[in-house]
Amino acid sequence: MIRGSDLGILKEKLAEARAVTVLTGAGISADSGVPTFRGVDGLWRNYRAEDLATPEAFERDPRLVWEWYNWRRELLAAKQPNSAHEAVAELERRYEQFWLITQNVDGLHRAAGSRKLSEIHGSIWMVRCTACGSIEDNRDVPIAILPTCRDCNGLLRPHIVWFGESLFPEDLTQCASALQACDVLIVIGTSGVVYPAAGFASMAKEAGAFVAEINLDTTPQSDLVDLSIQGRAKDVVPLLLL
Ligand code: BV8
Ligand code: ZN
Repeated sequence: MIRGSDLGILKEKLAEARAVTVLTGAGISADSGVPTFRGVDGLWRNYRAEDLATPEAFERDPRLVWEWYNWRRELLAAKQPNSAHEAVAELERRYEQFWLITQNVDGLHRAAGSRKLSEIHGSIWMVRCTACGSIEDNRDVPIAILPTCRDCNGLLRPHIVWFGESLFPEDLTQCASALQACDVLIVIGTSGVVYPAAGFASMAKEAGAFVAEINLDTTPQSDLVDLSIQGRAKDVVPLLLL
């Protein structure tokens, strides 16, 4: 439930803040009809993300992995940003010092107008050649399976960070400075189980930020944050702008 007093405290902190950082997960896109990873609708043909979003799975069966990503691309192509994505884009416009860190690969933050962001797990709308490394936008729905590089004909993979793969160094640098610099960190719609993102709330806390979490449930970070607001992102996040 949304306790008015909790919202009031967060709005006060935002009013005093110079620098704001937002961290989002699949929960912010749930209200756009996008299945979350660990929710009841997070399965595909009874596979879990951890089974398919790995370099080993791609090595073993690139066709199966591309079929999963194609299924998600087809599903996402029809989805629109919701009022929570739009409110986050508005927060970017209000704060000189603002950064968005998203774990989502769905592109909905960009579609809502966010520009100061790190898509730390990559983007489902970008592909990378496994042979020459070229990285390109690719919005084909459906995408040809198996897609090949137009430069060298090598096998393309999703430009996404899989389990067991390191995040892109430039993103890690950007996240570290955004977490160090912020007066307020707002964590929206993430279960807080996937590292290194799951450690970002405590990094900001150690650097002196006021940390608030907006989620339907409690998470492993709920005890650590200063404020935990339970509610749907599309209902709560726009209230921060009033
Ligand atoms: C790495 C791309 C270095 C795929 C993804 C330390 C300790 C333990 C394990 C590790 C560790 N360090 C590394 C690991 C291994 C691993 C990891 O953390 N495993 C977990 C499962 C234990 N991490 C990695 O491999 C990372 N790499 O650390 O590199 C390294 C290198 C080699 C060896 C070791 C270390 C890479 C992680 C990136 C993996 N890629 N995505 C794809 O998307 O196709 S992760 C995947 O999970 C998605 O990106 C997703 O964003 C992410 C997190 O999930 P959430 O976004 O939180 O979504 P979820 O469904 O879980 O939760 C939704 C939440 O929303 C819920 O809380 C729900 O209550 C809430 N909600 C729902 N509806 C709403 C809502 N809230 C508000 N409103 C609503 N309406
Ligand atoms: Zn190539």
